[in-house]
This record gives sequence, structure tokens and C-alpha cells, in this order.
Amino acid sequence: MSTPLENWVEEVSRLTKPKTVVWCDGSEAENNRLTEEMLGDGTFLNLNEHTYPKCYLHRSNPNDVARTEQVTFICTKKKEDAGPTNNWMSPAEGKQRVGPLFDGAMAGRTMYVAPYILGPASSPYSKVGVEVTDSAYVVANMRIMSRMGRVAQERLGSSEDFVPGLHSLGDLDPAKRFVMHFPEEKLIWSVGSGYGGNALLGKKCFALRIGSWMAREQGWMAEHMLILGLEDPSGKVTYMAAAFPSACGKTNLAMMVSALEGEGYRVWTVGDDIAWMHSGPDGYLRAVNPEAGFFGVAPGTNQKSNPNVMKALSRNSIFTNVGLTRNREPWWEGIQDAAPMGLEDWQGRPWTPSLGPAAHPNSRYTVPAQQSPSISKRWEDPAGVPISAIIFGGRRAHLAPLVYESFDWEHGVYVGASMASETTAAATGAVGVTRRDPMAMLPFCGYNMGDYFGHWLEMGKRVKHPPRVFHVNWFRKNAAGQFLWPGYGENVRVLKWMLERIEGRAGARETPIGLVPEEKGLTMSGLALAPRALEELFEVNAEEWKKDLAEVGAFLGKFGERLPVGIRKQMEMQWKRLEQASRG
Ligand code: OXD
Ligand code: MN
Repeated sequence: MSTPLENWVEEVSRLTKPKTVVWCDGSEAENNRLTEEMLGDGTFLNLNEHTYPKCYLHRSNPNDVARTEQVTFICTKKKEDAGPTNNWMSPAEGKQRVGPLFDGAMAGRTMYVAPYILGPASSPYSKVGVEVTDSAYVVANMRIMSRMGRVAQERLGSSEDFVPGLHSLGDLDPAKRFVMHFPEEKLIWSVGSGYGGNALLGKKCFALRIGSWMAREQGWMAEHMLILGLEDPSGKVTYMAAAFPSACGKTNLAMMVSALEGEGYRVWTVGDDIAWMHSGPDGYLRAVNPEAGFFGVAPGTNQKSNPNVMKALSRNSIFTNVGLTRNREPWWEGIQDAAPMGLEDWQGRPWTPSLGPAAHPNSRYTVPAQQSPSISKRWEDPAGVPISAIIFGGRRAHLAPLVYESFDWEHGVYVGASMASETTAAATGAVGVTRRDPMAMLPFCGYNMGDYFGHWLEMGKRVKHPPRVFHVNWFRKNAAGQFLWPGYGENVRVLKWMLERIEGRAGARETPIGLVPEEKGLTMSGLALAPRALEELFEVNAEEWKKDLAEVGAFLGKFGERLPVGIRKQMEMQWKRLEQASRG
């Protein structure tokens, strides 16, 4: 008798008509074989085997370098269930339009069947997915980013409890590119792109879009959040999860080398992009990282911004769309001061400044998580780590202070729902435009975000000890356009204040938007800022916030009846506090 997985694989191979079918076991031998094949056909280029052993460069089609939100669809029977922030098609239309693109799409190619686990292999919170793909590059990435192969096959057995994901590169024609989610039947279809967020189906498609749908059905949370542990001088570790939009520094924060290490504060990494959080038996929100690797943005990464990842990525890593030095080492803007002689750009052209950046602004590294010197001892704890703080944040040149704390959980949900950030190169489209991005989930919530806010409010009731909620902004600028805060390892000062708030050791000053550190509340030893910088960092301008609230109102208004009463109430309360502040 064949298993549900065998039946599905049979069904998709009848549709896609591959030359051969390979079931991936995730072994070293298999990886070596695929690597040899990719080196042979040019999918991979060898890097310097002394300085970057077992590292490879992949150059993608120049039209396929980032997530494509405009062709990403949530296919639910009712349009309202996808909500106003998602592109929608009915499941029938989705299948009718995209199905033909899979017909014969793998002719002459190998079809790989890659079973994978999201989450620690033995955790009750983990889930199995199976990606069928005609891209060996995707398989090599999935092997780093998830627990792929035999371990997943064994967990699945003959069960039907897996999320199937069908992926084909198709002909990489952007006009025939679609990333389709069918959350009611927990199915993913992606065609026409080999780019990470579109093609590694465990990441955004399963762990976030299908994951968030499952999480609401089953009473847990799937979030676009890093997970870190802050160790204090006594050795106690407090765990925090932070939601920032793509390419806003989640990886760097999660892997930070603390500027207060001398005082005994260290940061440990549990995850850098996604958190699955359940109400634990102890009454705490327990988080696991569904992923096993980091798919991080390369440009700007260096010894100062992220020394841990620089160590981690020097072996067993895949680089996508970075530059290549004469020494066959990867190169990107910000890795060091000047571009070396003889550099090739991300498209393999001899680089000159007139070509623009040598590395694509969304070029990436794929690195096994356990290679980071900052990896937490508990990163694969099957019970998850208890979360004491949730941090929201984004890139905002103006308005938002360095840090503030919400008054309570419900207000915290409003803070997340009203988040905004300047767009980055992680998705196609204009860069630097401020857009509302609730909980950093705008491109990733697999259902109506009005219901999603309601689910957040519910979770606050379900969890006996809900985390405290904070908002940070490392990117505030002064009138001259300079950053007010140095960021990176100095951000630990803000985490330390949060820890002191959690432990009831730090006071706070009330503002209309939340609680900010009291004067001298932030540890500033060893850090000299420009005069007035701290004042500017914490300024809350009621008039500006009123304008922002009008935008929040227009955005949240789109959810109509689906916007929870609790969020409406918070908007009204915010307005009243701002009015009061303006009256002085
Ligand atoms: C990512 C993204 O790759 O958010 O993590 O785009
Ligand atoms: Mn992300």
C-alpha cells in the first residue's frame, strides 16, 4: 500500500513529467553528489577552498533576485478570509491559472522530493513539510535551512500529516511566476522563481503563511521574529523575540556581540527570522525556531555589524548574488572598505563603479545555524524557550523613539498592529517608502489580518504570563540626516533596560505612546553620543504622532468589521492621550 506522500509524489510527477525522481535523504554523500552536479552545470561556482571550504557561489537569473509580493496569493474560498492585505484568488481559479504552468514543467529535469522538519527534530511543536522541486540549488539550501531528509521521513512515517509544497523553476519568466498558498488544504505551489523566499517553501510559505493559518486554528503563533537570549552577570538568560520587517537587522540583533560583555551581558542566538510560539504548560509563551540555518542579507555584514555570522559563513555556506574577488572569495558592499582589484559583480561582469553595487543589494548567505559562535545551548530545546519580551521595530527615520514599552498586552498588540517601516531590497519594488507593516507580517500573514489581531488579543488571555511588549527604532535620524544611535552591539543597552523592566528594577517615564526610560535609565557607560542625541532619540512629538495615527486609522479602517474592538479601543485611547499631551 502506498503512503499519502507516495501518492502525492506520483500525482505531481504525472503533472510535471520529470526525467527522474530522486528522494532526498539529506546525507553528506547526497549533498556532495548534488554539489558536483551543480559545479558541473554552472549552478554553483567554487569558492576559495582554503579560506571558504565547502562554500559555493550561485548567480541567479537577474530577473529573479527577491521576493515577489505582487504574484504571491492566498487562495481561500472566501475573499474576506484572505483579507485586504493579501492578493487573493479562489482555490479553483488559482489551480486553473497556475496548474498549466506545471504541466510538463520538469520534462528533461530531475524532480527532487525533499521531506523536512520545521522545528527541533524531537519537539512536539515541530511540523513536517515536503518540497518537490526541480532545483538542486533549492535542495542544497533546504538542507541548511531545515532538518531535511531521512529524519523527516522517519518522523512522518506513513502519516498524511505533512504540508506538500510543489516548486518548479519553470522557465523563470516573470510573467509566469506565481507563489500560491491554499491554506484550507495546507498546500503550496510556487513556479517561475528560484529565489529563497519564493522557492525555499519551508521558509515564508510554510513557516509563516500556512503556519500562521494553522497557528490560529490550533491556538499558537507563527511570527516573523528572531529569538535571542540575554545573559546577565549572574548567568541567568532571559529570552526575547523581535519582529522587524525584512532586512531591518533581525539577524544582526540575534547574533550581536554585546557592547556590555565586560559587564557580563551577552546575547545568545536561538533564531534570526521566524518564531513558532505556544502557550507552554508552565504558563509562559514558549518559542522554537522552525529553521536550522540563516538566510541572511549579505551587504552591510562585516566584522563590526555581525562578527559572529562572519565566522559562521566561512565554511559549508552558499552565497547567492554576491561579488567574487580574484582570490575567489565572496565580496559585498560593506564587507571591507574598498572594492579589491579584479572584482566580478553578482552577474559575473568585471566590476566598475558604473555598474552599480558589485553585490546585489538583496544578495544572501545561507549558513547552518550551529556554526554561529553565538548559538544558544537551548536553540534546539524541544520545549522551546520561555519568552519574556516581544519587541516590535522597523526603520523609521523620524517619529519613533529608540525604545518604548506598551502599557499592557492589549496596548502592545495595538503597537504591533500600527507598526510601519521603510521598505528594503528584500522584496521587489521601491526601496525606502514607509509602509504599514503590522507585526512585520504584512507579506507573510496567511489570512485576514483583522482576524490575526484578534488572535493576538486571544493569545494574551491564553498565556498566563504574557511577555512584556516593547517597540524599538535603531534608525532615527537628526535634522542633518545622521543616525542618532550607533546600533549593532550597542543595542544591548536597550535590551538591558527591557530586562530591568521585566525584573521590576527600572523605572519609566510615561508618554502618550508608551513608557520610555527615565533620564539616565539607559546604561551609557563607554558610549559617547552627540550632545542632545539622547533627548532627540526619546522625543515624542504629539502632533507628529497624531498625523501618524490618522494614517494608522486609514490603514486599519480597511479591515472593517474584522478589526477587533480591542484595537479600536486602543486607537481611541491613543488619540485621547495625544490630545491631552497637545493641550499640555
Ligand atoms: C527573508 C525576508 O528572507 O524576510 O527573511 O525576506
Ligand atoms: Mn524574513
